[in-house]
Amino acid sequence: MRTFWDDRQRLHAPRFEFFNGGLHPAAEHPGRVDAILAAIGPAEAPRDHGEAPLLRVHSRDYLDFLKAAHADWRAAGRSGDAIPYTFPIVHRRPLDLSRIDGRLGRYVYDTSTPIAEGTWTASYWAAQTALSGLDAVLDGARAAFALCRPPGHHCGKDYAGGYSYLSNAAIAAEAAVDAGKRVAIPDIDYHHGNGTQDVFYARSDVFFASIHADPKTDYPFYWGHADETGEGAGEGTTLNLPLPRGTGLAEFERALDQALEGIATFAPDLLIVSYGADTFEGDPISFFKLKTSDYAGLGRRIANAGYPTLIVMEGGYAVEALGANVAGLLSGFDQSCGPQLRSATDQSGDNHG
Ligand code: SP5
Ligand code: ZN
Repeated sequence: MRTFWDDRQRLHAPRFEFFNGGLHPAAEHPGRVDAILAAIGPAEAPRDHGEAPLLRVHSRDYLDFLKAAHADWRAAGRSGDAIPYTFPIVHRRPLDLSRIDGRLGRYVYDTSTPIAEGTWTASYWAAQTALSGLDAVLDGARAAFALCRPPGHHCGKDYAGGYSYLSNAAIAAEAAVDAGKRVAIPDIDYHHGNGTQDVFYARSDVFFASIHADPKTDYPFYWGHADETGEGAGEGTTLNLPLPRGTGLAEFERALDQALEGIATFAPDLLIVSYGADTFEGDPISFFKLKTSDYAGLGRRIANAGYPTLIVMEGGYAVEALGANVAGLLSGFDQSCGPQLRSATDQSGDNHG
């Protein structure tokens, strides 16, 4: 499978995140990609598509904030990475704040998403990696893998959160829509993809289906509940399938089949899969029970749905198993029986294999 990755994505190297009242080593660090590249082999460099496709998803003021935040933090005499600590929960209103401390709380919704010196550059290239993977699929590849890092599915139009700064999957989805495609985004990260959902919540041309830990017990808590189904023209194009802690392969596969049924009804032209390997039993911040040997079957199931597919990397923090978990899903996809593609008009829904 064609794989895309840019070395500049390493430049986001936060040392700590603030969580549960203290500083912890950052779970989302560059060592994750070393593990993945060691397992899957060399990758192609992305093409630079510029900022225009980022602006299809994110606001100008948010991108300007993200570019400048670390320098602003240092200019204010601070050390380390920029982490917010005051949030506009009460009497929210648009304020044009000059102090970086206030701007951080306005644009970053949690304390686990530090802005380091290389965060903008790394995020920019992660988005370009997603866009280049999409190009490969639009050019006729059966599938492509975008090794995006930092991840993207928790951030939205004008906010960062959940280790996410630019919404890689959403940026690729908008580019696919611009190319005339109807897009479905199955999100199989352990955590609900609240940022991606938010971007497309009122949209009828992009279907979002997420399988994740029940937000009653797990991050991001406030989004991803089963009653969130879209709004306005987008009513019915969001599908949330929360699962309890302790979920293993059988229940996860049932949910994946349900997500793929919803997607088949929507009849997309292509899939953009948000793939997090934090569903692994050994993940240090998550509580599902998938084994390394389970991921190939998930890849096969997704391939058998029969759509041209871009796979975008999201989470996964058990570094010692991460390479095998990612290589497993990709090789399962590649080895699936179905080279033939389902067309947008074929809604027979049969699942060969
Ligand atoms: C993309 C993705 O998987 N984001 C997950 C964000 C989860 N953030 C909240 C959990 C913070 C737990 N941090 C514990 C640090 C211990 N090293
Ligand atoms: Zn996750």
